[in-house]
Amino acid sequence: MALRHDWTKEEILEIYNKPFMELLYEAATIHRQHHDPNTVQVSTLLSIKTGGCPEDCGYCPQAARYHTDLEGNDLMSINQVKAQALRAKASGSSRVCMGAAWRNVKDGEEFDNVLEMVRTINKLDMEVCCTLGMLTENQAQRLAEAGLYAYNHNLDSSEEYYKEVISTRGYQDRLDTIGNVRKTNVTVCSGGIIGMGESEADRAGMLVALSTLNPQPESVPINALVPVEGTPLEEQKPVPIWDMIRMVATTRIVMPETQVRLSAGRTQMSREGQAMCFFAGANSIFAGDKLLTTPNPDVSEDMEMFKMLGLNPQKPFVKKSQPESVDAQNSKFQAQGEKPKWSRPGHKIDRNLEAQQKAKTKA
Ligand code: SAM
Ligand code: DTB
Ligand code: SF4
Repeated sequence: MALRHDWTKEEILEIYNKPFMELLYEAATIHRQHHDPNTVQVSTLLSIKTGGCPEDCGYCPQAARYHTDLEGNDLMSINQVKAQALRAKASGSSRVCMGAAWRNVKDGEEFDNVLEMVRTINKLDMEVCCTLGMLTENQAQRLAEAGLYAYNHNLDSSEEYYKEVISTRGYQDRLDTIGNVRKTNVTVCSGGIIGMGESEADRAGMLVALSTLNPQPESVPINALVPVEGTPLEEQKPVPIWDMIRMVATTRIVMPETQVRLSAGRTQMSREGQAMCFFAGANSIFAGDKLLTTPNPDVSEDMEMFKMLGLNPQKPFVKKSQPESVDAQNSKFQAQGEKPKWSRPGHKIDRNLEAQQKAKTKA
């Protein structure tokens, strides 16, 4: 089925508010038509330049103007980045995502070093993602030439609510950077945060903005706000897990091919809650005990969860964790002189047919 780029806020709100079981069933069905439901992509975040940011994003501990306990750092060395990337690879991660607390990228020595970091990680046979703030078309092109796989630049909320949270740049600035990345062969990673006091209509508005991009982002992170003391959003109540599941499911339905990332906020989620998010279509996480500056579950805990759920980490450079299509599998059986075994939707074996075949072999 062709992807839709004309979702309206009303349609998305209707999906978001469906009876829970209907929503889960619909999202899970779409998920397994487009992806392998047992594969989850694993990324590791690395804050290569921490704190001291001139922007005023109300959620962010790295904004210089808020008094948080954060210890800032200048740009990491290329060797430090390489060592961290090797650690991430050894722990099963297929992608390193380097974050810098910058408003925008400035040409010069620091950017040259970032380009070298991208080349270095690429040589380790890992995907590289960067999130460095606003980019010009030329800077996006230089990142592409260095071998960048993805660029993360979140819309964060609806256009209307964005203004309530950030005043130092506008929604259009964000869209322009995404547009500049799109002009290259770097994939786009863009999503947002829930739990900042926004309404359901704002959540739907953000999904309208993302799903009407053509092409849709290859990856959409859904973050639950991590309230940090000293930021304007420090008092926000934790996001109910039900909202997270609904948001993931709705994202999956309106962007069927996209990798939906269960991002910040997992330390507050039970395994059962995360399992429901995976069932609803999340197929990517950030692993490692730190996100950029805030805590995240231990890798060993996540691996235990994967084992319990029978999930496998995705290998690097797989465009999409897509199952062999039901039709392709059936033609294989037919070529071997057998009847089609699989039925739509999902991948259910026809038990009757299996029994008949066993009886035939016995006879
Ligand atoms: N400075 C760059 C920028 O803003 O694009 C890159 C780094 S910035 C920290 C990347 C993203 O992290 C933000 O767009 C936001 O979605 C997310 N983020 C930051 N602080 C967060 C928090 N406290 N809780 C959840 N997500 C957060
Ligand atoms: C995204 O959407 N979430 C990640 C990544 N993209 C860069 C960052 C989450 C940051 C959470 C707050 C922190 O650790 O500083
Ligand atoms: Fe700076 Fe990015 Fe944090 Fe905003 S989200 S304050 S731009 S580091």
